[in-house]
Amino acid sequence: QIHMASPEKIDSRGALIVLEGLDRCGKTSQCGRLHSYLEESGHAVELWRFPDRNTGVGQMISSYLANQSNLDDRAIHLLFSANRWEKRSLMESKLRSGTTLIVDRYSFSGVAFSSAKGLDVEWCKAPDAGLLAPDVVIYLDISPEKAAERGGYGGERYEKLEFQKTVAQSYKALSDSTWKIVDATLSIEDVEKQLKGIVMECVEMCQHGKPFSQLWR
Ligand code: Z5A
Repeated sequence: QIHMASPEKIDSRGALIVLEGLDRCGKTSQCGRLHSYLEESGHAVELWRFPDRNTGVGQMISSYLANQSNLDDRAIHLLFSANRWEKRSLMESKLRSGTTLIVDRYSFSGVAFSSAKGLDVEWCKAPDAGLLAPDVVIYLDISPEKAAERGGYGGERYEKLEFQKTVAQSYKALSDSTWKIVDATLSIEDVEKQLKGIVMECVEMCQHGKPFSQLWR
């Protein structure tokens, strides 16, 4: 009798999908559309965003962004990172239970915005090393000038054209060949169509047991 080695069991899981981009690039609109689309097609899905302003750490971040408090650049960077770490185990259990997470901003925002202030990129990455790596990063690509035309900026700390130009450069330096770069100047519907294709492919790979990996390890 021949005994075949049984292949390692691979579990189906939800996908970790991250949208990144400059302020006003359309992330929030597209995250909402993707969430509805997946839900309507019968997938377990949740919409997350960072910063998560509902936690204690998130409230400190929120008051900093609203210019109601001042913090050292490194201190606020570490708070943004802590805000992701405090959600890490919930994130993993959701994904393991089959729920796909559509996430509006993640560690790449952390590095892009802090390094745009002049902090060293490797220093910025270090506290996020070991968080779950996204299964796909979708970058909604728009020039800072075009983004600023969209209803103008609000009053938050980073919503200024000159700073957004530097952030755009930081994102470029950070992106790699695995990122899906989508032209965010197309109509909302055309952007949505492209995103659905990218997302469905990723969801299927995770249903087939794509292994987890860690960020920057
Ligand atoms: N930050 C950080 O420093 N470190 C970190 O670790 C993290 C974040 C996680 C949080 O902002 C700030 O924190 C952010 C980065 C920093 N600062 N900035 N800048 P937030 O998450 O609260 O806000 P935001 O991410 O910048 O989102 P937003 O202003 O809501 O923009 P959006 O989500 O990208 O866009 P939108 O609301 O979907 O759309 C903006 C407008 O454009 C709206 O009127 C739409 O109807 C319109 N729109 C959208 N798509 C289109 C298209 N395709 N055509 C035409 N018009 C469109």
